[in-house]
Amino acid sequence: MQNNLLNSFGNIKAKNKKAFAVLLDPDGLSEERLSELLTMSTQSKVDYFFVGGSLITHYVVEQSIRMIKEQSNVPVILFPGNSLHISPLADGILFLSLISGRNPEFLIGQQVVAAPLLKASGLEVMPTGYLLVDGGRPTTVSYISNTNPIPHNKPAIAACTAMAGEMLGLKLMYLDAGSGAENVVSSEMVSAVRKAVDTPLIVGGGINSVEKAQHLLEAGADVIVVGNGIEKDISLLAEIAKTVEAFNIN
Ligand code: 1GP
Repeated sequence: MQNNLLNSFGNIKAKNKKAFAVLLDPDGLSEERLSELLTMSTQSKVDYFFVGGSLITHYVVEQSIRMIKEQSNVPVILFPGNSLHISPLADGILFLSLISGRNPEFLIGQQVVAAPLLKASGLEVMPTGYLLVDGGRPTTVSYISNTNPIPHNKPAIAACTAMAGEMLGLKLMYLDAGSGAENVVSSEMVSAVRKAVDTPLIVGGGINSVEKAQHLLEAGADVIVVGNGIEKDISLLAEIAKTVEAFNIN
């Protein structure tokens, strides 16, 4: 299996660059809105599309990926809520293990069910430690996964969790305050995790302003993920893309 996407994340970190991922949740997006977002993202520098969500209530994942592929060359990476959210039309998948939680179903159970399908799919599988962090309100992820998030003010717990994940062989870490979080992951936590592991670090949840994006990038996020913020205010896409680009020029 090729490791193009994983290598691209590794290069971003190795070269001290930053990347911007736009999260498209097929469940909450109309075709018109998706098309508008895709047009905007061809005018700005978007590095990845993450596609997924904790709960998908319509059969729209494949349809959404087809639309993305017709209108854009940006790689499409699945960000699945469970083993049902798999489509071979994407380029790769964040093969998540919810290592902040203590529910075996999301640590290894769903992954066992998904493994044979993934093997046959041709998708690039990226082993990813997923750390859910308290973002100030209950999230769909914590409800569905029946796990507690890491307390917002406990960077050491996040750092040790990521460290253990890296020792177990996970190749990416994703620190997530959850979709629509009131509070983004703290700069202290991002920086503690950054120091604790050598894997590329993805950070998301509640990023709805350039300032928040900037703080997380300064704290050590290699990739920032924005979903809700852009769905609410589409102009944020270009603004955040510019912020990420400014880091890369400097
Ligand atoms: C959620 O990290 C993602 O899992 C993105 O969150 O929708 O709040 O941007 P937002």
